[in-house]
Amino acid sequence: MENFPVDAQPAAPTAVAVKDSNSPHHSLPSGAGAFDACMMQRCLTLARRALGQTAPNPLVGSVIVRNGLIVGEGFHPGAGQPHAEVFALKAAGELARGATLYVNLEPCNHYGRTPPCSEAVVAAGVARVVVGMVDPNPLVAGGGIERLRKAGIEVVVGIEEEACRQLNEAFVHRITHRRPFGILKYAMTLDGKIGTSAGHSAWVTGAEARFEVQRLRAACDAVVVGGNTVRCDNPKLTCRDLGSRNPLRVVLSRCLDLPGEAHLWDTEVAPTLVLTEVGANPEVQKWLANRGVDVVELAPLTPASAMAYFYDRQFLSVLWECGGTLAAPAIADGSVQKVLAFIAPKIVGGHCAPTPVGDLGLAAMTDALALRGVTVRPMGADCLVEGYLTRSAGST
Ligand code: AOF
Ligand code: ZN
Repeated sequence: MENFPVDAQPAAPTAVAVKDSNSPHHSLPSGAGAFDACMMQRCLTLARRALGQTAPNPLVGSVIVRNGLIVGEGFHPGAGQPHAEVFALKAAGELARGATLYVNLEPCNHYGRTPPCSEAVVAAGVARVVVGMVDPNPLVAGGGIERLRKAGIEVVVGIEEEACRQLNEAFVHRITHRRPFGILKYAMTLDGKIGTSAGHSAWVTGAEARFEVQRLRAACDAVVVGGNTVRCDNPKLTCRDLGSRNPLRVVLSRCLDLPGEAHLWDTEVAPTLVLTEVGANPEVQKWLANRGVDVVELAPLTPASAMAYFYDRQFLSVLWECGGTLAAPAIADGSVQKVLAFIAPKIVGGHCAPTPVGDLGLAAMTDALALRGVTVRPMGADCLVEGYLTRSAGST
């Protein structure tokens, strides 16, 4: 398993010729603007090394360039550890003086778990700072940029901004809405079924799509199902083929009518939490606790109250991998911001075969929840449709 102690940072000082940048998205374009864009993409590549490890903090990478050479790099490994710029400055040492520092999120300007990066950048004598996006954290929100400018540092803001926003979409949502970012994922046949009428569902999609789901889990802090999914599918909900850290596995169950044996009760593999109603079957609660499963009672138990609980646990992103019965209220009460639908080109039919989203109480097709920012991409024999919900079913 990979973890990110300080020694996982790029070697220092790197002094890498810039044309060796390993960004997967950009070959080296020409011109100063294009060079800045290329370096910002490098920041994003570095930041991604800590994907799934930083909650509640953002993914941040930083690069220091002097005379066209990278002289220092770093990324933020996780909450409580130094920020990306601090690692990059440390790697660059004296070479940071007069250099350009790139960072995908505005340097912070506050004393949080760590001291302000703006002060460290000023003290290192950096001449120019290129920022991907302003930090939406109200404790920062432009203050870092202002502090740098006041010190006479040239600051450029908004380079590769869209890519920067996308990488930190969960952080931006969390800090603005005080809730984790909710992602609903499902796999369905071309005729919109997530299983047969008999309830069989292994597998709807092929190996590539299922591997992508494991990557998605590794990037999230929790993965949620309902009791019905545990009873019918007995899922593992791990990232087993990636060898990476597993998210917290969560079961929402009102009645605690759960099977005695289930992969989710094997807490040696990954932690499991059952969220239930206050006072629900104390014997089952005790039995689960004896197996190492955490049980927490919420009043009331709803997707929204679960998200409020996850917020208090500092989570950034929560993956809803539930069936239609739970997906519908999760959408309706605003617990889902993004939808990932894996579609297999096969037809299974069946009037009673389950579908990905239960009743939303919408009578007219004109009331359908339209997604924005939709992308479609092939994935092996299947395809993945991704998009963002703009409103929940109950809102106008
Ligand atoms: C940066 N670079 O690498 C990170 C930043 O509690 P702290 O001290 O870790 O501060 C967390 C806040 O700092 C976080 O919410 C975000 O606003 C900023 N995170 N800033 O310049 C970094 N991780
Ligand atoms: Zn900072």
